[in-house]
Amino acid sequence: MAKAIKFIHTADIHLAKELSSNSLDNHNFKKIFSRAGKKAFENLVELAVSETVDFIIIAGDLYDREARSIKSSRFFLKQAQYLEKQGIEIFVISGNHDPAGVEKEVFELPANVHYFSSQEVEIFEYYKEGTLAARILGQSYRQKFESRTMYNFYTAPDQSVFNIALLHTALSKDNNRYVPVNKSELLSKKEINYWALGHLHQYQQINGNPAVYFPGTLQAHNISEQGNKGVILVEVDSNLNSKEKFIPLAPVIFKEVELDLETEKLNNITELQRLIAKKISKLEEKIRLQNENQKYKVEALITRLVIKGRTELHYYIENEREELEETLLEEFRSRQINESSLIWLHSVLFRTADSLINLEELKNNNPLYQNIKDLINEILNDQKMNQELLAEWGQIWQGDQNPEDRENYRFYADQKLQQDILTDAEKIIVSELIGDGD
Ligand SMILES: [Mn+2]
Repeated sequence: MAKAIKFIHTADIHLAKELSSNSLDNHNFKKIFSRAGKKAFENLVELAVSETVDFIIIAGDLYDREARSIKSSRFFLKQAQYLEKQGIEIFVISGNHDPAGVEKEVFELPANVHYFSSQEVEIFEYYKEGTLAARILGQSYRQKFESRTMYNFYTAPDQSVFNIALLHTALSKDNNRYVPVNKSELLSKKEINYWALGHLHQYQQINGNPAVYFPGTLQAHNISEQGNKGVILVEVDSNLNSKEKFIPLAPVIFKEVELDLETEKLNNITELQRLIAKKISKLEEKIRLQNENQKYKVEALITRLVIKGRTELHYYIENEREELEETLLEEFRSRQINESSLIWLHSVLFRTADSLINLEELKNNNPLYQNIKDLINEILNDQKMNQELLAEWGQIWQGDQNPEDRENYRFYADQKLQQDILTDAEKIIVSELIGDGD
């Protein structure tokens, strides 16, 4: 029988990297923003202590190359010293944002911090009450890009204890910049019980048993990193069975929120503003309720409002889109004088259509409409047509869901974005069809 252990898996902390939002000029939100990264880390430390974990593993990008500073290094030093007093170890690999061959630690770190070499795979043994209780395997990035297939050499001597492997990777066989590897190759390493991955900023369970996880970033930094961010708490029993739980810790959340105007009858922009205010205050209420039930509070929600559906106001949206967005943002923000406000309106996107179109009638009388629907579905679902469409849309599409793999001003065309664009196109075509009939 092995010793039961408990640990926290985190990655992509990017200490000191600033959060970005559209023209954030509200004093209160600015303060929350500037503290968010540190606060998330302090929450992580508090969780580690309150859960009495044995150790914390950090799967790369603890620091951010551009943002690394003496102050952020000192911050980590202080947290590590505190954890040492609590008897909690820290195991760290370097990722592409804090490569070992380029970065040096600014301070002398306490003995509970264990950095993995970038030269070769290392195995650290974790002892609990004098008995070997876990092995942690890992290798750091040497440079910004890492094409070495280091996981090949992640070989544990036996399966008598829980073997944890730390790897910073995009988990894509074709991606030579961030350790090319796929899921089945990881699973072929039979002695590994837990693959602690880092690099992708979205929480993902890749496999159940053996466990393969991305914890995601600890605190989101922009609107493309949506939803709750946190860490994975892992409990391993004496039979080496593990239980994983995602724990949200980030004080700032970015989120897209949809406002459907389809069933509303709006006469003017004032009525639209009222609707927005109602939607946002509902959302705010929801967060307050959540906060009452959880230890780690959400301090700010950065929202992108997506306004959709057929509406009488489409005329303004079509002709004065930018002015309308600016007006809605300014009006909403200027009302946020309340210090306790939780929501910051980041931007407004419009996906509306003209309300004059009687769609049902059109569907029944015009077979062309059904053809458009069929074509859109086909484009989305047929791999080859989908590729052709992306080629047709031009060179602005690139990479996977991780924004750092993309060049500036390029986008990742996920299914939802493609669906949105095609739905817009459908509305334009239908509008034109109707127009011709007048
Ligand atoms: Mn990374």
